[in-house]
Amino acid sequence: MTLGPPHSSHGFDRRGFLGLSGAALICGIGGHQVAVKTAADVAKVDALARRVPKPKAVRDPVDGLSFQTPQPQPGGQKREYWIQARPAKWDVAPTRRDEWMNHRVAGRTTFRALVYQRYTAGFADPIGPAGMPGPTFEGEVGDTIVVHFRNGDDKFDQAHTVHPHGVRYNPEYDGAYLGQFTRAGGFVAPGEEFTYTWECTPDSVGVWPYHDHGPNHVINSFRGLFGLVIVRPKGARKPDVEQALVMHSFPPQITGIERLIECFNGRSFAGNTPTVRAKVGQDVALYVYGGDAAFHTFHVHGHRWKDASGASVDCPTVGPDESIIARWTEDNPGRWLYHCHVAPHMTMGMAGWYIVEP
Ligand SMILES: [Cu+2]
Repeated sequence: MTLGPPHSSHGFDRRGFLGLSGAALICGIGGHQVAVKTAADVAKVDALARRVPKPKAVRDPVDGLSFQTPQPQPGGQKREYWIQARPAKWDVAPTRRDEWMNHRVAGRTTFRALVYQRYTAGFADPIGPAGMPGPTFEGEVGDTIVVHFRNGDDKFDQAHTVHPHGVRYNPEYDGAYLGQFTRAGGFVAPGEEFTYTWECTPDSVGVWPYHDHGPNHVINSFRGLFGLVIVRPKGARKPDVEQALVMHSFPPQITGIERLIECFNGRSFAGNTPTVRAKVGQDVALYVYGGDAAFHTFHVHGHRWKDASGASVDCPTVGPDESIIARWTEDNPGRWLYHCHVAPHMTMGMAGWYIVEP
């Protein structure tokens, strides 16, 4: 990929995909391998994904093992969620402005995405507008997180799943398509449901991604099927301000929009991306993860925090599906930027406001 001016259509090499330099993404799907260079190639992958049969064969003894559904530890709770994967018309820049550089965002900003939408118990009613990331699953050590998942994808019409990081699960609840070795939770066909149960163990403490891991998971995670899992120590106090910030992008092959769209939480450019607000003295936690195939660096103006080793940082690297927590006690009022410091990502929309009141 050549690094042209941010809004030059010549600056993006259309042979590339997902930020891979000059290379096409190769998708293995339904017994075929497809080099994804264009939107037509994505449509071909979608057509193949619709025809992937529901797996049923058990091959090796390990695939025939049966597993118990885990229960909460004594004193722990069962934390239940109902979520549905569904198509959504998605606008990456509803204000049509970049408030940072004070200019209009040119061209089309909408496309057909996939989202995880939260529902009340039994899928009775949707809760709030669907977003990116999807609903955050929260638990404490000793709890189980139980996710009732329905595939409501009547647009792309293919199998989806929910695959978590960080928590403990047995193969029944991996939520991963494994070809002929797939278990029920790794292939939830349109209109079907599956309930996942995951354990919050002491080594689960932290912030983690979850995402689609069905037969066409790379494309469909890029369309918006991702979210966060937060596990806290038992009885831990919640920060005063918490904000999930997913660093990711929508390539032209998926949106049909000429330029690469760089995002926090499915939105592009300050004023569209989340505006995070805090007050001096508050305990602030930003939960950041890399949701695409690129390496990002997460920078917040005017602030430093400790990484896992205890070192002070203000611009750590966040790789694909890597997660970090940026947490501090606020002491610096004013208007600040947060952004990816990889220049083409930043100039193409991966930036937002952090506003601190005295
Ligand atoms: Cu970046």
